[in-house]
Amino acid sequence: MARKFLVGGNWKMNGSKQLVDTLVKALNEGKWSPNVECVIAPPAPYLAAVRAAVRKEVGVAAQNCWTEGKGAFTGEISTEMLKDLNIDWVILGHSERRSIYKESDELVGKKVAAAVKADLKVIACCGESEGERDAGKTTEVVFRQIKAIADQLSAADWANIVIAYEPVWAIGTGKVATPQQAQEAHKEIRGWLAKNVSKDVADATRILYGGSVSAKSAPDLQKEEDIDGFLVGGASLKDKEFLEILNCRQ
Ligand code: G2H
Repeated sequence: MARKFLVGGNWKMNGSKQLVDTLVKALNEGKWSPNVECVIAPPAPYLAAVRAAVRKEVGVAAQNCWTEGKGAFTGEISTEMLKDLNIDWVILGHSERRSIYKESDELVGKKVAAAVKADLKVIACCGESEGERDAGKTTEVVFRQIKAIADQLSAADWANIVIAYEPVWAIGTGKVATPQQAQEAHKEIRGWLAKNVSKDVADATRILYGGSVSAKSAPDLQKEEDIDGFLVGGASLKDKEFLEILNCRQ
């Protein structure tokens, strides 16, 4: 079965009521192929407003969640709360969570398992730093991050997982991986899934590329066989450019 192309917009800690209005209006009025799925991830305070305002075909994602349904976890967001707000998706393991908030591979794995158990779909991120790439450790790092997630999941759970490969050196830097670099990493990830989970899961799981994706770089990146979409940061805050990226695929 063909993997449906997915374009995610990770707003990170950006936005305001005004920006929500602008971006939601652009998506509600904008057009793109029915073969392209769109998911946007506004900051937590805007989730409910975005879900209520944006058209229903657009998925809405949280940028993080905790492992428990409720309790004494000051400042955290529970999977139950996301479901209560009709939020369908959550981004987990983003490199900013891993590096700034010291989220370990194990914690990311537990969060992914909790989210899937709560019936959320997950964009699970992985990616190597520049030093790790230079040291020839790209696959070692990425496989370790994915294994920590796979260890927590059954084969059936993978129907709700999308992987985002986001090399840290390309995030917010304007330094995009070349289509060949991204394709090579995506192919390795799919190979790891085939070997360690199953061939069916490897064939069906979407692998997004993230890291300074723009309207300029998207058309060439989307041509690669194992690139099934994008997780877009900075350019997802620009209404016209995000629509252009959604339209890079027909
Ligand atoms: C990577 C990406 C979105 P940007 O973090 O997840 O952000 O496109 O700004 O590099």
